[in-house]
Amino acid sequence: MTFAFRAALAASAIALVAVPASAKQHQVKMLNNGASGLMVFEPAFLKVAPGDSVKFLATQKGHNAEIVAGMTPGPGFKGKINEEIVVTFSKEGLYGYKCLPHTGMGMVGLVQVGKPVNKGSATAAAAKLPGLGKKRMTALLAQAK
Ligand SMILES: [Cu+2]
Repeated sequence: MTFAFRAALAASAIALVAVPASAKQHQVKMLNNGASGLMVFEPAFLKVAPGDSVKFLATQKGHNAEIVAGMTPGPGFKGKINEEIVVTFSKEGLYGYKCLPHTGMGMVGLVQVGKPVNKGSATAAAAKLPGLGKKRMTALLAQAK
């Protein structure tokens, strides 16, 4: 084994330790009009691994992404209107989020990180959402397994 080859092996071993190789960044669009209706996050349900991140894209204007009170196993997040935010999900569980101006019109979404460990409390919190927001969030929670 040459010295250069050994050095290359050592460097790649260090890179594997420093960067979690499996962490992915997912994308969710904020839309006035999507495949599943008006005022939607797309995709509205996303299953990710702990350590993954989600970028909320201001694809169309006038929306934000923020956690629904009680629908998170850990720290929440709150984006401003038209703000693209990247959220890293390190703690396992369900994260229900909404667009503040359009919650009642059904603009809600759900990220499942690992196992849905907080499904009971998330379901209770979802029941307090208004109008179509409650209906769509209930349907999203049914996909969390
Ligand atoms: Cu909106």
